[in-house]
Amino acid sequence: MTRVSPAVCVWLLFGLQAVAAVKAHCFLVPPKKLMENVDYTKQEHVARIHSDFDDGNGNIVYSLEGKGANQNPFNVFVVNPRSGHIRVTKILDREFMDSYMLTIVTRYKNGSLAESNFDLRVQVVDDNDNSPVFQDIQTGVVNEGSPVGTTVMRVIATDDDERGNRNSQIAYHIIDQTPAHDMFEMSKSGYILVKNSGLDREFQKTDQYVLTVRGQDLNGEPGGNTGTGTVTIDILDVNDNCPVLTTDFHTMCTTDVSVIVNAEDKDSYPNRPPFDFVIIPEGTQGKWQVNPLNDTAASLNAQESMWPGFYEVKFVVRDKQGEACPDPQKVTVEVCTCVDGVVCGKRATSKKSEFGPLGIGLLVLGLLLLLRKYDVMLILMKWAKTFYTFAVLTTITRQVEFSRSPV
Ligand SMILES: [Ca+2]
Ligand SMILES: [Ca+2]
Ligand SMILES: [Ca+2]
Ligand SMILES: [Ca+2]
Repeated sequence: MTRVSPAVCVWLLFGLQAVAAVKAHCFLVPPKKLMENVDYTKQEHVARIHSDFDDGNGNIVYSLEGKGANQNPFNVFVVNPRSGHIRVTKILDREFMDSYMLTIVTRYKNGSLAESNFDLRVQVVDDNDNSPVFQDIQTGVVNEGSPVGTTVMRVIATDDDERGNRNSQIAYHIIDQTPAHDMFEMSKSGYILVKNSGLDREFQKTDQYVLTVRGQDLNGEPGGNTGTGTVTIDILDVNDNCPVLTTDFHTMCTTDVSVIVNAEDKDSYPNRPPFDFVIIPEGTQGKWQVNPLNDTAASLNAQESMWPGFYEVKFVVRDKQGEACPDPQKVTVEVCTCVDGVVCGKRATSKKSEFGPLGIGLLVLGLLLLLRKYDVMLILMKWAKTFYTFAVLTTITRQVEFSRSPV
């Protein structure tokens, strides 16, 4: 303690034990410590002051000044003017006010100062009466495919208990992840790290994880207070998907000149369409040209009359970033005659389908059946049946021949 005055002393006594007495006026007074949340109001005094000039007959009047005495908050501490007993009138709350600087005034009855004023600091000792609090939802971002151990973010919670005290020292951990892929882990100090290298925005079909985290004071030791918070982690897209054709087979009537090819890319913008279709001449069968239709589709146009058969066409399809699959995209185009809805799949019903010999034969036969009541037409019907049979045989022969051509 530092000596500040050689004069007569005022004594400050903590409790009833003489060994706790301090010559307050003569020395700087150590702070008086009172615990928050402890009820001292029933105690006769938490400290006593006594002047060497006090004759015990009431010649000295003691008083307190300062915040917590004669200033807001008023009368938290009061002193008996004659005995010098200092009492506390309320249960203290450190988070409301962590210390009180009280000025002790010693006067004679006539109002003149008996001693110089001196200060008594009352320090409110922290009790662990606050829980960790997570403020707003905290958001982090991380690239898909990030390696294990990548730091995503640090989560922060607050605890109103005393800074630097275990009462406000928070240990963190994750208590729930949605989707439940167990992709992240959390250090005790609140850092969220990638736990699983399989972070794949497209494969897992999610671009955001929602984590419920818990903070526990006392550095996570048993008995601590807890609080929970919500953290969102956005998964940033990486261009890890290349455009692929949506189908590897098309049909086209010999009377058509084009088919439409479509591609898709599971990445998000700008790692996806618009696509650039380029034909690879090597290995492509037939003469084709590709022209863009929209962001994801292109028209594959035949550049010559196509014989019925199967044609393999190879493409490079690039996304907006110019990325393409390592292997060419292949599509097989079946070119065929489209006769009366027969052969060549759905496109056989195209308006451009050929109205061939088989169709002509059926039309003639139908007309003649309508006229069968006329005997004179019977001869013509026989002729028509013969023509129809010939037409069918001709068509079947052409189909067999076409199926042996180019591919
Ligand atoms: Ca606390
Ligand atoms: Ca506290
Ligand atoms: Ca991606
Ligand atoms: Ca892509």
